[in-house]
Amino acid sequence: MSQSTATKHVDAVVIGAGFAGLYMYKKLRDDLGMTAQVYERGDGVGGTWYWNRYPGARCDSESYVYCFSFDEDLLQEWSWSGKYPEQPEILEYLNHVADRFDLRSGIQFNTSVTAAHFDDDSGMWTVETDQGDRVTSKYVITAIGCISTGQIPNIPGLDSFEGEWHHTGAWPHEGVEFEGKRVAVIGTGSSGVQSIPVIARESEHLTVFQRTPQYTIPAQHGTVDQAFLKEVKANYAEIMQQAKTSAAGFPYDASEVSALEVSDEERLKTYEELWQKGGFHFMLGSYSDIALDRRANDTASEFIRGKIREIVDDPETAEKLLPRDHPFASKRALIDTNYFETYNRDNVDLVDIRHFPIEEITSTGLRTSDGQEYEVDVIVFATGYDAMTGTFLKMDIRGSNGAQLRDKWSDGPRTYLGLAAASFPNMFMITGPGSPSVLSNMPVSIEQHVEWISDFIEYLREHDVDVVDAEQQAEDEWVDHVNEIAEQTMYMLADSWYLGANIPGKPRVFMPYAGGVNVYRERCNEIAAEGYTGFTMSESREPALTD
Ligand code: NA7
Repeated sequence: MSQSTATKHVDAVVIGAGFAGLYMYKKLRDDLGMTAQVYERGDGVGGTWYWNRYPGARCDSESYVYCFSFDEDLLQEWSWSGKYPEQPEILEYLNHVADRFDLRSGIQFNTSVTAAHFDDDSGMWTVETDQGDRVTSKYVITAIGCISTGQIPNIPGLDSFEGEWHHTGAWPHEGVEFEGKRVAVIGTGSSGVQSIPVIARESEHLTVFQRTPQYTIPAQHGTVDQAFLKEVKANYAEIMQQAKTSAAGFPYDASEVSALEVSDEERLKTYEELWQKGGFHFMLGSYSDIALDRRANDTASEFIRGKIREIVDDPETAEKLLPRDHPFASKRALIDTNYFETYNRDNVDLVDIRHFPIEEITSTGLRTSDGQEYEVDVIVFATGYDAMTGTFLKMDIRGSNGAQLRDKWSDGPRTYLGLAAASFPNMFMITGPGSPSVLSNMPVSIEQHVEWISDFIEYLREHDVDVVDAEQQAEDEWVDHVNEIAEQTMYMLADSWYLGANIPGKPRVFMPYAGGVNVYRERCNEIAAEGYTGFTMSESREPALTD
């Protein structure tokens, strides 16, 4: 950390201006009357939706529930056009929120936080940015997103490639011209599965490099049904309340029926109906045990494999696309539009890089380990993220007595509720590791965290607490609980980014909380009602700075 003196003091620094940062800032400023500085890496608001501008980028939550619920007027005045919100529309929505609540004045754009150090004597953080800012604050609140540090695999030769290449999460704002071009897409996660059908239509030729075949469910996307939207608006508060008390943050209850209790005919009928309904309904609405019981899961996995065989004309290509090495929904469930159909196009080829990995990127394309060369003009890396911890660990975060977050998390993230970490006083994380976060409809989880943190800060103020820290024991117990729940699920059976398995050398630890948004919310509420058990609270050793 530089030695220059701080130029500014605020009550709170908020890192990031996506859904989480915008609402956090609003809460701090409007409800708590605090001063806050938001730092944002991009030159606009939106977070994930600012960066992910690749063709086909869309949210897998239906639009009417992929939004803030804190303001009834906002709910009523905003009308989504897509059944699933597309990236430009979500970005427009977040810009609308920023303008409507006059949030931009609190945000410094084009600025990344590089370091945050806590001083035990003053009970203050000093935060530094890549723009030379140095600011002290009582609180640091991370609103950095769970999937915000992109991963480009370390394949030799990328520097020598003479064409264009892009990562889906850092897509050029002016777009990429695919017409007449030969394109390679590496990766078949959400970003690959969404972009591949669009790039196939726009380009001369597309080669997809697939490491792991995926289960993906059709979105059955379309425009919003206006009659449905009218009904939603008439009952919005109730719908949002239902989402908040559900397991995954959606306003419908998950099935309570076991896949093993019903006849084969009935099961197939249910799967077929939900396939036609589309999206997460297939996973959440079918059977209660497909995420928990391998035999139950096999019925869903086999149904999807059957669909792939049915959709894909060429049996050899279909065979390559069949996911067999992991159960359905053990990796992030994917939602697509015309994904498998795309492989019936004459201008699309599929290359299996599980068995023949890409060995080198040459000046003109890619070479796989079986000696095949693929000449391309554009390479799209849909290769994912150093999820949940990557963005934290890029910053030099030091807590009490100089404790480094990088050291603390060297064997995987450790938090209390995904909201706080022992020895990092007065630091809160919005949807941090150990919270439901990526296993839920994100705005629902974000709102819950922002509101819980705000209430806690208010409580601390009322009780004259300067310094609050998670207790080590509470954190240890929470981490054990997160692991115990994960062990009961299918999630442990895949090499997924939930487990850090996509990043070479990253500890294999299941990072989100799989116990459900409803259960988690109740636990957080109980903790608050008990006077915030699991936290130590103290006055600082020196009088705290005031504005
Ligand atoms: P994902 O879901 O992490 O997908 C990344 C894809 O890239 C996946 O198919 C990976 O294969 C593949 N990949 C990653 N590294 C490599 C290397 N080194 N070589 C070849 N292939 C590789 O990222 P997305 O951006 O699609 O989605 C991120 C989240 O955004 C998503 O889950 C939603 O929450 C929204 P693998 O499966 O690891 O074998």
